[in-house]
Amino acid sequence: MKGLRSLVVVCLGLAPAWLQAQHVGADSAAPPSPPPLEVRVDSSQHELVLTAGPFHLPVEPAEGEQTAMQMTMDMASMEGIVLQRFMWPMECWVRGLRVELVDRQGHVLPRRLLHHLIMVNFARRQLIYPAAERVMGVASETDGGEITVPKTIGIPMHVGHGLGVYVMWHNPTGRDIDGVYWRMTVKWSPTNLQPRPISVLPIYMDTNMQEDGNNEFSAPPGRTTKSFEFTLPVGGHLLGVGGHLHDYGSSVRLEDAETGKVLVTLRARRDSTGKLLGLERKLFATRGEGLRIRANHRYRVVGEYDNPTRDTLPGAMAHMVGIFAPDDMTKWPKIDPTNRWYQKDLADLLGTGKSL
Ligand SMILES: [Cu+2]
Repeated sequence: MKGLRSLVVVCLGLAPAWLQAQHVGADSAAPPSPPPLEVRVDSSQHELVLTAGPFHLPVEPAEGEQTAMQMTMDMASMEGIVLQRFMWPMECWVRGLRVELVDRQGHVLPRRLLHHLIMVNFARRQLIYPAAERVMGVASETDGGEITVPKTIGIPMHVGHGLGVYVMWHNPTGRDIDGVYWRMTVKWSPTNLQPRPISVLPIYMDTNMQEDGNNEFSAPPGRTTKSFEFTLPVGGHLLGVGGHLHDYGSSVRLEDAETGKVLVTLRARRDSTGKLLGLERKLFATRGEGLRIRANHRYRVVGEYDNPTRDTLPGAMAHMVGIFAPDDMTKWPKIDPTNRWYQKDLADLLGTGKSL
């Protein structure tokens, strides 16, 4: 316990009002019950430590042994999200997180067992999509399993915000693994921090997001380009960007769709066979400056794959995520509970199926 002031705030089994208020269909199947989640606030270190487990990671068939049909079935079964819910415990700005995998004894396990881990905030929606805000996440290619922004920047979080964390595992080891825990350390800044941090919200820009929540595509041998155009209801500054690709992904970029100018490109680090080792992240500014993004102006996010094999890669993804400082926070779009996209996302997250 490091002798620090700490407090277990929330445990499993909580059914807070913010969830009961959401109507997700009376005839829905019961969601799988997640393993216990412990939430601990460390006020002296300004950290929130979440620990969940134990998880059982079933073996995945090795690449090459899978038929296209099996792959499709695996993808579908991976969509059975296990969401751990908790209530945000204090007023603060979030400025980063670090994720580790550990076993029952607390020994660190290889992070490649994690495809991705994402924290979702049910109290806000995304800027582009009507779905709930994804606050932050790490994927297997996230260097050090850690994302941090300078103290001058933060995502505003409030007491009572309904939060959740979900994980997609990836177990290519050839055997089942038992007793896996994820530990997420969220770094936060207190409300009395001076100078006051600039408030940013996450912006998620996917090259292939569909209303049903599916953003995967196939990457056949050679080059594949996926792109998506959008406008935003509020202008602001993009202060930093990261992204997500799978094996054979080569880059993801943001363009001004009206002028064709490339605003930022993130390149993948790959091994000699095209497997993904990492993806660049860029921080443009630690203050209010950064990449100017205009309201009602067309932008385009573009993902590139370069598959050197003779096989089509199923289930590819390409997206960019950024931290965005809106000119006017009040113009951030509000959650519309009647929106079908929003409802489908919520039902998927809560594991209540697709019957709406
Ligand atoms: Cu992915």
